[in-house]
Amino acid sequence: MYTIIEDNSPYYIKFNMPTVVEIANVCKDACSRVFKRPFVSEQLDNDLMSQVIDLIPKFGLLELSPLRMNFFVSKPGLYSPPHKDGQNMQFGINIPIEISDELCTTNWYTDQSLAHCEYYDGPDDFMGMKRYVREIRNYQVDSVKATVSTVMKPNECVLFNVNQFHDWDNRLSPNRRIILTLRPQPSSFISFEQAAQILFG
Ligand SMILES: O=C(O)CCC(=O)C(=O)O
Ligand SMILES: [Fe+2]
Repeated sequence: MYTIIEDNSPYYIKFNMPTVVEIANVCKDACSRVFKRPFVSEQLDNDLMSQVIDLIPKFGLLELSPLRMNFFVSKPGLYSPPHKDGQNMQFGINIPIEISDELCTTNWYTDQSLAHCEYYDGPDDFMGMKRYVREIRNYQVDSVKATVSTVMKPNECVLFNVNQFHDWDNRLSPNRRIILTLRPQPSSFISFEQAAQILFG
């Protein structure tokens, strides 16, 4: 049902999901307006949330969180520095919603390659919301070579290792890029490899 396009474990696995076009379609209206900030992370409303969950039969098995289904809207020119997601999050699923070119790269880095950088691990205030971050601060863009890079394409989903440092780079693009990010419940212990097993095993 889910078929692998490209396996670059332990960083990412690109795959086909039969409902990907339908998911992008049901999300279109929610994304049709102009987003002013350079980067917006926006939760789906309840109605859209349940429509999308119905289109992802393994949502429950993967212990994904209905409360952590967010659109990531990146403006043209955005660069977002290396980080890991959450406090101890192991995997995510990213689904293309609006990708208009092949100019936005997603990159992964080893811990070692960033060891000389300033690192912050702890609570952070993001637009009034408390959240836990693991991020490189004062990063000098382009100063470290990525270990693995990829470009998300329309209709291709990504099983994403969010526990490895990663960044994304829309600097060269004249287009905004919107992806839907699904993340496990905070109580989940499912690893990247186990998520792959659930999806493709
Ligand atoms: O936009 C991307 O390709 C990656 C964004 C990101 O950091 C994530 O999905 O955790
Ligand atoms: Fe991330």
